Amino acid sequence: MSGTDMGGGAPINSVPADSQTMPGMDMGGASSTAASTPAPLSQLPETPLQTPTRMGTLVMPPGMIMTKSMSMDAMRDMAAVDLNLVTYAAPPEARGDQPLTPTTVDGVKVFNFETSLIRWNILPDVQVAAYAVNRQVPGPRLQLTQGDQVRINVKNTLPESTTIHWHGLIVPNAMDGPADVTQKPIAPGQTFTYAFSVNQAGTYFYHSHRSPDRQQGLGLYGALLVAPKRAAAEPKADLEYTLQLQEWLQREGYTFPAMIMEGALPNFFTINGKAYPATDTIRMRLGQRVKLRFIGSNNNFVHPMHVHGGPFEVVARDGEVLKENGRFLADTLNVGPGQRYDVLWTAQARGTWLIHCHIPHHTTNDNVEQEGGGGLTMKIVVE
Ligand SMILES: [Cu+2]
Repeated sequence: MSGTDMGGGAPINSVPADSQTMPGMDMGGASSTAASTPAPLSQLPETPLQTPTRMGTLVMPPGMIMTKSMSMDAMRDMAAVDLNLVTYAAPPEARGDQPLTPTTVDGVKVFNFETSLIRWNILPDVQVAAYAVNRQVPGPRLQLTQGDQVRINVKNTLPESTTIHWHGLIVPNAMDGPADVTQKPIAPGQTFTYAFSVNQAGTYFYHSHRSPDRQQGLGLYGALLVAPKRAAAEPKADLEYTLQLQEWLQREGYTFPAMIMEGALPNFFTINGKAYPATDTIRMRLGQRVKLRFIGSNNNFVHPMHVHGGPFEVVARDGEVLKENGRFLADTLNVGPGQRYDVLWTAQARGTWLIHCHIPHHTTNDNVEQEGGGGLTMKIVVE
């Protein structure tokens, strides 16, 4: 724009011109313009569109800061799932969190897990690559009773080693799962058997404890619900629903582990492996009570989970039933990574009520709302 004075009149401040410019850098006409005066639209550069980038054979997310000093291990940790290593594509309508039926051998409940890389639909038209147990996200649900003896055979068919941690359960140390701490990680193709008795009751979960920032963040977790030996010990409801939360980063068909760092921030969010409107709907009748079990299987954000239509009563935290005088009413509850809350909600009026995260970005799908929400949203329909 030669010959055009972009200054818009006299400079507002009196700082000498020298101190307003970076040596050797052309600061453009804006340097003499008050900061509050925007450049006209026609003067703005085109928005540069970013794409995933290539680091050797790895695909890195757009916007990630990468420097010479970074190790290849760090790069591998944050790279996209290698789609060539995916061994199974789940049908778009497949659901995770399916109860797993054990076989009973000499009084021990025996479960079989197989870990693998899969393709998984979080929406009918959005597919991610995921680390899965038994080809589902979340992994299968373990429904146990206090006092059960269990054996869980974990066959690892991932292209990398893994372990499983039984979050919140008191187990023999060698069964606890942290890779390179209490056990050698399970190598690809190998099977490791976890054996323990379950002496607690309540809402727990399992997850990978080998690079959990990547493996758990990409789907390797599942619910572990333990019924008390004495049924009366548990706050009762007419129906119940378990919500496992997760963040995802999917761009241009590549799935990266979501993390709170540059370039790795999530753009999709799921309850039980599905983003709204693909999430489940809870259907109940007026006056009925539902027990919602929130599981912090998410490993980045604290999600303030909110329920419309009246407060719920918080009756258990991290598997422990709260004493009567420790229970409280609330309508929004921060579900942080690793935490579990059981809450009771009574249907006080007919209609469609929402359960959703109260960070509004987490109720969008790649920043777009669909059917009034997205991501961490689901409906309760009261008839
Ligand atoms: Cu959230």
